[in-house]
Amino acid sequence: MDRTKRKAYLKITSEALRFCTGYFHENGFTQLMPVVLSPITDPLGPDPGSSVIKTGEIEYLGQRLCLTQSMILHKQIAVKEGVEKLFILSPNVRLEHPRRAESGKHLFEFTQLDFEIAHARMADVFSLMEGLMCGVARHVSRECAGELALLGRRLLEFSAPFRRYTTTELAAQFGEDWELPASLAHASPFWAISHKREFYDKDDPEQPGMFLNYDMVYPEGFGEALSGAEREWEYEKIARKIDAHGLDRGRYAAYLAHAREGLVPSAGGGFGIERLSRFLSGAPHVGDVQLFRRVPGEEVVA
Ligand code: ASN
Repeated sequence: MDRTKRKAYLKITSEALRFCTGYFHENGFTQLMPVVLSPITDPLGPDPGSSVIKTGEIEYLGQRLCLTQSMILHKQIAVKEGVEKLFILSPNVRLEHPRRAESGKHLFEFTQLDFEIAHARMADVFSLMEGLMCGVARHVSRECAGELALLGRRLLEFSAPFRRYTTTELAAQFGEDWELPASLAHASPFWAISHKREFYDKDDPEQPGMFLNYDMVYPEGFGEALSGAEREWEYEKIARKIDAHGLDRGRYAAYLAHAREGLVPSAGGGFGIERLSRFLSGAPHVGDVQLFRRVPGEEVVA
């Protein structure tokens, strides 16, 4: 890639990071360090949207350790340990199927800004993240005007609140594969609520078959920005859902031990920094914003 273009992408990523970390600090969050190896990690499923072919693992001194797919389980443990509002810049390794290269938005190694808030509800996350998204777009428009012009990107203006739809409404309007057409049909980010997915996302106790979880979706075809949820926190429910999802309780022993002692209700989410940077800069592929590309199916050079 042309060096000036690459520098423009890197500057936009850097300013996005500066804004986002500042925003969480200003809102009273504690920044935690990431973990990369652990006996427990996010199973990333069952999720019809996931095409991870396997979980990365290493054997070290007789212990099997997974490469972090997301820090969700550690976030819940951190909240239980008394960190009420936290965020982490967390490297995630998701060994995606090579066909994902064509989506424009998948990487097999990326950085997620993951956050969690004790006793929060969905509405709290919506307003926090709408503030962040409007703020980061304004910040980058101002600080990176030259870079955006060089890349030919005109960032549309948008304001909170964002529109909210259930996944049922989106499927009725755009079909089962609603994400891309719905994203293309919008000029502003929006929320997609209630996805059937991982055990740690909370079932809606008032509406069976509905879930207290959400994705934020970028407009203009850039697709999923963020995913998150209110969390299951009761041991019995978590253990039952792990079984129902066909997962092995033994693989979650450390997490289940915390759940037995008592997790704290919380809500949170996470968003990929590279996807944010792609949206802001208008890059054709999310790999374009990485100095060291991690696109599924492409050989890793450095
Ligand atoms: N970060 C997400 C969450 O907080 C989980 C994920 O990345 N799969 O719900």
